[in-house]
Amino acid sequence: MSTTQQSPTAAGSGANASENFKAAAATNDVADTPPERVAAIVTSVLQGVHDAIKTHDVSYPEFQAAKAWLMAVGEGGEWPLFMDVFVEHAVEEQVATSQRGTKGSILGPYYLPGQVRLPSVCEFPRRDDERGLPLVFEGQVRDIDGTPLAGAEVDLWHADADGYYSGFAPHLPEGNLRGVIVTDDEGRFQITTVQPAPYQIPTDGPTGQMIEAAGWHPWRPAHLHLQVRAEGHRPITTQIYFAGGEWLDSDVAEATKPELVIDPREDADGVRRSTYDFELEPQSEA
Ligand code: MBD
Ligand code: FE
Repeated sequence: MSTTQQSPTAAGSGANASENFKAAAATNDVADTPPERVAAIVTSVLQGVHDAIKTHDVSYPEFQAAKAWLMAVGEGGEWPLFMDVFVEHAVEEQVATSQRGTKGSILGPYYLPGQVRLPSVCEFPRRDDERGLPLVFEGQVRDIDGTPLAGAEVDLWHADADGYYSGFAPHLPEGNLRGVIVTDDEGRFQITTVQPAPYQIPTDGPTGQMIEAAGWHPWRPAHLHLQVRAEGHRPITTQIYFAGGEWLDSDVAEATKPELVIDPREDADGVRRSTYDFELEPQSEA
């Protein structure tokens, strides 16, 4: 795989995330939502905005600055980023109240469907000179009753050692650090990859500017993204974090959970290994 240097920009990754989201969003059909529900939700959201204006005695210049900022978020293609960083965790927590099995976490803006299918024991697609500590991530996919799930799909994507995702940074080859691992007869998988770095929200776009203006930090702890799927089972979207990692206790996206933290052991060859099993509940009949 070749590498040409071109530095990633907020607008570049934002445009890609927006295009990708629009392609996927066709499946999110909510056209049959009754008007009472639409009115109730929109009223609550607007009430929150009105309350903030009152509470903080918001001025006209502040109101107009907010409008300009909202326009910049749209023009920079940062709505997928903003929504997934600041809102998605609340939706995920709400949905999780009806979910059994392995804990879920947010999808985020950088999922890409249709990645290469890989055998149960595999080398994750990466550049010949991919930097980062070697990491072996292995485990088993089971039903919540303990039955191993053969042929399950472990759809994995993660950032590189600089915190960038392929498909959203022009210098990275397509499909880098992305793939769908298919479990063996015992539901097992073993992936050899590299340790990702923490992710920083781009500071050159409106989301980063808002974070800076508020005096917050723009970091997510290092993480693996996964979607685990098996026939007849409810798919689970989740993330895996690393014990002792920076920003683990102050994730800007508030998407960490103690159950999702692994602590890889380093073997004699300097390879970090970790086992994590996934449990999927049967698909509901509804
Ligand atoms: C990420 O890598 C991520 O996982 C989320 C949720 C938001 C922004 C960047
Ligand atoms: Fe991520």
